Amino acid sequence: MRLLHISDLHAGKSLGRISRNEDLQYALDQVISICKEEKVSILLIAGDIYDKANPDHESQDLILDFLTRLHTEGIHTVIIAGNHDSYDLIKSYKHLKRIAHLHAVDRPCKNPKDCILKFGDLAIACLPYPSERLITHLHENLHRSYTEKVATYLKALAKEVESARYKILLAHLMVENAKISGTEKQSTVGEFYAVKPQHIPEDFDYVALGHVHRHQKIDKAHYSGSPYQIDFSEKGMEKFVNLVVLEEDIKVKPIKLDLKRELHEVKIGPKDNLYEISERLKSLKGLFKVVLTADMRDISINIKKKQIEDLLGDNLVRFEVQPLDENRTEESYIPQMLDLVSAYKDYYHKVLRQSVPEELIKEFVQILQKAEHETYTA
Ligand SMILES: [Mn+2]
Repeated sequence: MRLLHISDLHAGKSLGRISRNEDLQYALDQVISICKEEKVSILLIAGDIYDKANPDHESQDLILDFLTRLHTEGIHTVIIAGNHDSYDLIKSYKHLKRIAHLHAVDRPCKNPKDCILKFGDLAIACLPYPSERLITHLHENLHRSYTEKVATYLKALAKEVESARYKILLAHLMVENAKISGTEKQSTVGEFYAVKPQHIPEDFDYVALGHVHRHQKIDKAHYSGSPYQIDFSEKGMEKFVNLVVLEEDIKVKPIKLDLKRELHEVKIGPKDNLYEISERLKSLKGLFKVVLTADMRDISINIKKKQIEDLLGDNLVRFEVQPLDENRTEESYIPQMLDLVSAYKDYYHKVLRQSVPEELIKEFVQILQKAEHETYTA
């Protein structure tokens, strides 16, 4: 049997005003071609189908089109909810099983048996994102930690598939030591949520995970990663899907995806020649984040910004200005701000009839620095 493992589609994701659905569409078209070429019979989608709990209509249209195309190719699809998905929205997809080869598992099942799917001699144990609230509700021992509860649940799932010839775990969770890409929801990839690799039962032949957006393998656990670069922290990152061949022994073959638009972060220093940079930018395709390092008193900042905007047009997603020297001392700031500081001193004296304490001046300067920085990076 041949399977394909993908995850973290994040349909409806946008960068600034730019929707990433065309990048996703481009990836999903390749997924369908790969399924046909590699004679895949089951596609596993390990959660985060959508970017938001309430996805817009265009994103739902894109996903339903993809799922029905797979159905007409005779391919079965298994989807589980990720932390970005609404459990109830994924639940509504369960009805489609009656008319299409679609199997949706919306939330961890009270009885692990109900989260097992069987395809001949293959059993797939599904664990949609185990939210803390839900896993606490499922577990009678409230004093156990989150990861202990998940580990217990994984053990119970493994027991349910014991007798199957091939066993697969399909789950949306964080495994300890996984290298994140920086585009995952930060609160859900911390230590608290990290399940230890040894807590994943040995019995599974393949462990298909979603949640972490970087393609990688940790012991037996595989993250396929997202099928396109989600945000700028994934710049330069290659994207893959995993082909899983169940034969006498199990083979896993990562297949690289083409990207519709690469993400680029371009740094421009105060001494860089803007003409040369423009030439370099023209040779790149994709979406851009530009970070301009400049002396904040430099009046040409806005001219440079305009030039870059004109050159990149809608492909410029973010423009940031960084003060020239991040390490400069408070003292070096004071001369530029002297006027505001003395105005403050005057005001203080007028109202309170005494001079400003040194401590207060220091704090005032700090606020000025912060306000200045924020004005330019907003
Ligand atoms: Mn995700």
